[in-house]
Amino acid sequence: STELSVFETNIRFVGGLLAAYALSGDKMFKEKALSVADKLLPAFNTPTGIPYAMINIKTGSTRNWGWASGGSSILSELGSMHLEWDYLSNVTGNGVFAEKVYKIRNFMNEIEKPMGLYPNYINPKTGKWGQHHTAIGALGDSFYEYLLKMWIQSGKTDPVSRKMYDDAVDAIEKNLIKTSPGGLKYIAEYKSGRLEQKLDHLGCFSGGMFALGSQGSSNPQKYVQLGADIAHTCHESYDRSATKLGPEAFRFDDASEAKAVRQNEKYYILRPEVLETHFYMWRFTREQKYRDWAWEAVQALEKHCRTDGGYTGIRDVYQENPQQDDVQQSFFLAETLKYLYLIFSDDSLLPLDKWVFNTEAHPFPINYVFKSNGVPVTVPVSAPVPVAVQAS
Ligand code: DMJ
Repeated sequence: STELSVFETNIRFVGGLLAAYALSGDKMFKEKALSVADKLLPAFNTPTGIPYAMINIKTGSTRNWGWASGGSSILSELGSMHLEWDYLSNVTGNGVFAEKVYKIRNFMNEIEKPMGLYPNYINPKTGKWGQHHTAIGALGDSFYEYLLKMWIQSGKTDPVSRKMYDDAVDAIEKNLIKTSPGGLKYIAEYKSGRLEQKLDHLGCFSGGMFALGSQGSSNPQKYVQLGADIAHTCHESYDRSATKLGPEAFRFDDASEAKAVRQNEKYYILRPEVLETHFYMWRFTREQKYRDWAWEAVQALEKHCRTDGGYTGIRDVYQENPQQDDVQQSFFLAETLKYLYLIFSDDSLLPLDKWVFNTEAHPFPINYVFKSNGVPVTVPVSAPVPVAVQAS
């Protein structure tokens, strides 16, 4: 009778089960993914098709977070269902899941965007934006990631998601990308008419996204460079701390750059985003520095986060001997360690032209079936051929 987050349940459980199915071909995983996703369906019964954030899986009652502007749903949450649900429809032959995510995608495509930007809050009943707050970090992040990855998942054949991604990145470039006096590139946040000079650790994933999106863009070199610039800034946020691990958020104010200023932004909870970007940058550039930076992080994790029972977050990255928080987040295994492993593996392990990672780093096969222009499929055109991964 407990409430679940629709987004977290999808990216971690449905995504994990579907990736296990894709890698093993064991139907049990597909059936479990289906039964979990099925429980989330009532959250999508809204006039716009935009889901509520939470669902009580016993009663089916749904609601949004009390703190989210005017009863809104959250951009990153409503926008991080597509890879999983489209694939689920295709492997089960049940089109209802694809139908739901294409409805969201089409709604978000058609709605008017202030300055071309997507605010983080939208009301699922009225379809109106809540507070005009735009960020590539918390509350926005994986919405942008999934626009690009929908296109990749379609075997680069779906023009709608590619255009949505390109337009969103254009608006971000015009309005939010800044360079600090010290020469660090970052993506500021837009909050009700003003810019906040802050980048979340979460937003550091975008370096990898820009590099991944370079393929198929009008200017591949420019986007690999943008990826490199964000990777550099995010590495600086690690390098400028005593522990060599990065804070939850860092700012670019007169006094300091790429450093957390507020006490409640100084923690590190085993997050993967900086290593995720180093992984993509390594794959796209082969520059040794990305492996070196990843190795520095491994050593810091071993020094500050390893305990007898597992790995833990720390409360202040600027302390020589930081206090530990005694929590091992599940994304440490799903993402942080996976991206590290991949950085030091051969490219033939999960090659990027055959696999696309969901936002929890669960790999999905690419181009398993062609869907034209966002028209939902109701029957599977062909079952995917499960691929066994060869460890290098
Ligand atoms: C993960 O659950 C996912 O990457 C999500 O998109 C946001 N961040 C956490 C890990 O930091």
